[in-house]
Amino acid sequence: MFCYQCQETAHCTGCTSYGVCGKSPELARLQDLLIYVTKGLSQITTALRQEKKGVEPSVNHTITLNLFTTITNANFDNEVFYTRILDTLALKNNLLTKLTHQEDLSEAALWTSSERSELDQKSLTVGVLATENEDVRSLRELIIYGIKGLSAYMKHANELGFDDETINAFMQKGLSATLDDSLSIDELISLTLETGKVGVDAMALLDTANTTTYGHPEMTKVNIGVGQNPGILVSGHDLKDLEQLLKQTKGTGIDVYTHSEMLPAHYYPAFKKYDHFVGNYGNAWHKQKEEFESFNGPILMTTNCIVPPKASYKDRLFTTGAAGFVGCTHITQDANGHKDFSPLIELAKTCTAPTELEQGSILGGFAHNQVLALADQVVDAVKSGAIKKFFVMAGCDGRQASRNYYTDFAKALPKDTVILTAGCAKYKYNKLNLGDINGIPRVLDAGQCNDSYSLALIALKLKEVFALSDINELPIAFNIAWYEQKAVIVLLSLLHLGIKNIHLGPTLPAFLSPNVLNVLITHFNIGGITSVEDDLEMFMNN
Ligand code: SF4
Ligand code: SF3
Repeated sequence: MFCYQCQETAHCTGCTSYGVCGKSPELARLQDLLIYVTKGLSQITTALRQEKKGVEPSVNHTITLNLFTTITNANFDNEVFYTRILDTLALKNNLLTKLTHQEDLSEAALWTSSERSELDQKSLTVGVLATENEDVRSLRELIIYGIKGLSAYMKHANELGFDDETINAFMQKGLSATLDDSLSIDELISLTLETGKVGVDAMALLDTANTTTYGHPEMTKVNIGVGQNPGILVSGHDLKDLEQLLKQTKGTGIDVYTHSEMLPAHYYPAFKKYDHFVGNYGNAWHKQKEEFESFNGPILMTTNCIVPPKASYKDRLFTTGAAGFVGCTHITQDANGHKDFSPLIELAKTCTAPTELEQGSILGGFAHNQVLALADQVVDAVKSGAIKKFFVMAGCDGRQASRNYYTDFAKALPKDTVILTAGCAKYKYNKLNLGDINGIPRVLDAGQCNDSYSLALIALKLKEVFALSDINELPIAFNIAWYEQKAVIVLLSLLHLGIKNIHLGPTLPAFLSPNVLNVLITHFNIGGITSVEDDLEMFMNN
């Protein structure tokens, strides 16, 4: 196996014998094959569009789901991958019959089989290292990881009935381009930047989907203690799953809690009407072994990030959507989009209440609408010098001790600075009680990683208010933590918006070759992190 798609990749170069995340070599090669056949399918759909033949939404959704299942920590079930590969091959074969011009198709588009042994053989030959030139490989993977992140956001928007043919067409064109040996480095670089543009479009689409369906996030205090009733814990990013679960648990005596990236659900008006939606339990994804054990009740993983579960709670762990883990019950969706969560509800009735981890509350809900409602206050604070600088510290949390940098950095920030955050990175500092500046909290949490879109909108609004010609003239620094591929699309989106001097940690992506990294440094002045002291000095003086 060879995988280097996430920040925790072995030795900062690549997982070659077993994934640090728990991905086995078998799973790795099946994911490689799924990506390969999905690229082939995308080449066919791209050609069909060129022939003005159109592509069904169901085909787009297959591609989206295929990509999402391969995101780090989303799905650990080999059988799911065999099924998705075979279904994709069948779909590909069917669409091929509709395509007039097939002479330019690659092997990925034409290859097929229905024998597992042949799939196994093929899967050994189509991994990341099949691209020999390290710069081409680097750019291809950068594009693919960005599109994987995009796929997750599209899937959530699709669940709420929102879709966009232009975004789907780009995703497939981009995947197809990674099969094209004739593309130059410059062409791949411009495709990378275009991926960032479409990333902004996809986050905007999801923002519209979420706010149209559930209202605009508003300033909210979220309880981090526990109640007396048994509970169900919901993790991941899918708000539609949470909504269905809240409806089905109403009046049952079961409480519902959020974990990790589901915390921002509390900020939406539509979820506040549920009295049994009592709070957030625990921290970011990587703490789940301890926290799922002490939760005592069923846990629903709606997306990444799953840590291979301990036996002590494995029978209480359920998956749905793109998520999966062998041996855990997977909740499926019927043709009307309905999911039956009764297995979790019945199990919860037999469980004890969660063990208390902490008491108190955390404050969040500072997505664009809420922050723009406070715009006058914020602008006054900047003009008077009460706020000297904003620090965008969005992205991911992770298990490496080196990530304590972000806690120390938040603690060391001068008291006249404000952190703008989104994604599970926030758990490194959202319980530090960093206080406020003239009533403006010093940690403004916009929501999930996709709500980084809100942070970009806020920055653009400030640029407008202060009549600046360049977004980089704002008193905003970017110190971003990344882990998986959603952070890649967020990064590419920020680059598309023209933001420079982004610092990325705790380590730079292993999939950036020295030459590709140089391009990012030359054009965007991207950097890594060093020590809290040195970085603080560098950020405050820039
Ligand atoms: Fe390694 Fe990350 Fe790939 Fe898992 S997803 S195998 S940890 S690089
Ligand atoms: Fe976190 Fe996985 Fe990235 Fe959505 S839940 S930000 S790591």
